[in-house]
Amino acid sequence: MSAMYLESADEALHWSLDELRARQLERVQDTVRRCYENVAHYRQAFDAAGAHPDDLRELSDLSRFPFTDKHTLRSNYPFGMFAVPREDVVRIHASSGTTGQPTVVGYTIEDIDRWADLMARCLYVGGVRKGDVFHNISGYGLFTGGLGVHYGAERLGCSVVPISGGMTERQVQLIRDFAPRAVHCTPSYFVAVLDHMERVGIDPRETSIKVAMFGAEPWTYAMRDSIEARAGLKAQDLFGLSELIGPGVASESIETRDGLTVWEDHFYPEIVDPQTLQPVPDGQPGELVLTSLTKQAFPVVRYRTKDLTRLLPGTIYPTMRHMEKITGRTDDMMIIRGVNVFPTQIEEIILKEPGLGPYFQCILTQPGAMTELTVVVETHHHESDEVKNSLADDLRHQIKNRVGTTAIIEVREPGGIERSVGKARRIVDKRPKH
Ligand code: DLL
Repeated sequence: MSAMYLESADEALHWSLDELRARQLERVQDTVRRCYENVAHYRQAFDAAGAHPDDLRELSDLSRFPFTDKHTLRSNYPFGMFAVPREDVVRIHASSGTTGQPTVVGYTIEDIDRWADLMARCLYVGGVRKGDVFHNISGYGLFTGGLGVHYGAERLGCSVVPISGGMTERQVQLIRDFAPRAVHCTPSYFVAVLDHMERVGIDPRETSIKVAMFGAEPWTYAMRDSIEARAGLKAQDLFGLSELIGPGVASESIETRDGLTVWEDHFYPEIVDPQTLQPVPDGQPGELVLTSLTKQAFPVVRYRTKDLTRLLPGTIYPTMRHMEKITGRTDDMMIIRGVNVFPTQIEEIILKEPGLGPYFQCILTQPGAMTELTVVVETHHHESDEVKNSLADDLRHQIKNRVGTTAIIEVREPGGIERSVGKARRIVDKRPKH
């Protein structure tokens, strides 16, 4: 059996910057070479770009290699991107495929072991401790959030409750019975769990939960403040994507709570301008591009995440850079009368309006030539039409003042917006498809 995770024994956290860069270079060289030698797609793509693994002498040479994206994975469905024989793959995960063919990823036994260590690190840094009862609300199955976090919590030495998502009443019952100190969930579904607690007369602040790891979807500091105030816990951000490993690419510290540390011993981050695709310097916003450094079954070179963020200096572990909380995905950017709008901007404004939220959706329609945005939001309590109209007026003004665009506001009664068990659906696009 593998040893329990101990922060003091986690050497990479204590590497000097020179050591980190040296290891990254070695690992990037190894990854690029293994991709070239074992995956037909990479060999063709590197050859077409005139980039050979021997050309990679410094980390900056990585920018000569072509990007990988969801499309690449789909065209090599299901196992075409594996860099080891299929028999060495002990686990397969896949994206839901609601927007096309699913993307498939694989892990060797060593990959699973390393992922457990990495997730244990994320949970420890986020405030989870050995001996905690850990209530894992994330979906088990093809989604990486359930099993990925589960193995990490076991590695840390928690008593893991693999409840998975849904069955909200049962969630609340088991939280009462098993007294978890820590939970993992999408922030949007955790709000539904809190609602249910309140409905059955439980004050969420009185429960045993002290620490939460939230991720798998964009969420704002306003959402964090609102959940923390309601539930009396500390919530840290956890980021990842199945194409890179699943949860565990970056995570937030309970001590500093100032963005996410990118675990640079396993992933090499770049930020590129989403239009020109040229790398931008640290501190500038753009699209996150990641290269895996230690993965065997499914190594990835320069994967375009579509997630928008910036790289900042590290704080808790100074050699490892931070990434700012994700603003949104490039494909979640709504363009309303020429103004770029992300659901996170709307979330922040809604959560500052007493009486409204946190459930909301952005509905896009196109009655004429232009796209229109309708923000549908709920009141906390049943309200008269007069109160609802005045809340709608306030919200419309705030959106106009702070985002600079005009939105139609529809205020609904509590329960008027669909609840999701996993990732919230923030954008409903009802525009005609061309
Ligand atoms: O969502 C992995 C995960 C599970 C992360 C549990 C954290 C916790 P995918 O389903 O492949 O994997 O979706 C990945 O979700 O590219 C982001 O757009 C978004 N995402 C994930 N974590 C965060 C986060 C999992 N903390 C996609 N903040 C990513 C904002 C996030 N967006």
